[in-house]
Amino acid sequence: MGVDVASHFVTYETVGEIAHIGLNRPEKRNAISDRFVEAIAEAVARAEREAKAVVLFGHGDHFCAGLDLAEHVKKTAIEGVRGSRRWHSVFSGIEHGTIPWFSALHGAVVGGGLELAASTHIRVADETAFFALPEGQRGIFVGGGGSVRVARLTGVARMTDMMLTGRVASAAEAERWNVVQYVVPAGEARKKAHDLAVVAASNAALSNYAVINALPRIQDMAKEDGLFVESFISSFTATSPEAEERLQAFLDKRAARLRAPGAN
Ligand code: 1HE
Repeated sequence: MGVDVASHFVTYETVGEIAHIGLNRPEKRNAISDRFVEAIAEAVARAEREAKAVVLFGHGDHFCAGLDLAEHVKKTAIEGVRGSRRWHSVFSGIEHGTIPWFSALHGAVVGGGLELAASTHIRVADETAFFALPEGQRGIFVGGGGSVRVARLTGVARMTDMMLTGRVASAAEAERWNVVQYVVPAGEARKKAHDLAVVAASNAALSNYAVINALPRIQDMAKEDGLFVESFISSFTATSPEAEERLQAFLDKRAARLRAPGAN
């Protein structure tokens, strides 16, 4: 395991082919300031160069308390817009990069913390995780992509409820609401996220790229346009040398067979 510190705000470790990126401002519950966003941006760029998949987690008792409210109090309208657009750019670098991201969630996953988690591809929550969008209570609005990403995950009605009434969802509710894909016992989210990342990292890189970039775009297309684009991506990936080798490996019985859950 290679360990070093990308910045005061973010830790970066390499575990095999997987980058583990840790939000590291536990004394402020990993609240994200302007400099913190830049530290995340640096870690995203480094992982894109070095890793095949990423595990994103929070140091301390919480994943992330969202926007640094102390810093936000003093902003002008145009500074707020610039800040929001910077979050969009950095989080889009996660969502539409070249490698899959797995977030390991515990404690508070709120406001901008939920927006950050929503930009990752797979969310694993432990039983301590709770989810909220308290922007309405703070007199503000989501600004880190939540109105697009969280609404697409769980639907506008649930997100409206979270924002209007301050409803706080448990990990089990978040799974039912499609906010997270996995729930595990307390303290096990990072390990589960790592195990899933290792599996994904063994896929063809081009398939992973197609999954994370094409699926959300096709969801936003008209049905016929989506089917048209799918055919081209399907053909493009299938004609790569790596696909040929993997298909042949299956036919030669060198590749593992699928098994039903629980079967040996
Ligand atoms: C913070 C922040 C923050 C904590 N900005 N400083 N997010 C929120 O509205 C969530 C606000 N935070 C909380 O509700 C709670 O802090 C937690 C549930 C996350 C954690 O509770 P707890 O009891 O463990 O910690 P605490 O005592 O409330 O906070 C510890 C310290 O962190 C304290 O500072 P201290 O100097 O008094 O020790 C808090 O002030 C500080 N802290 N959260 C700044 N968010 C791009 S748009 C996105 C818009 C949003 O994200 S809005 C939602 C913001």
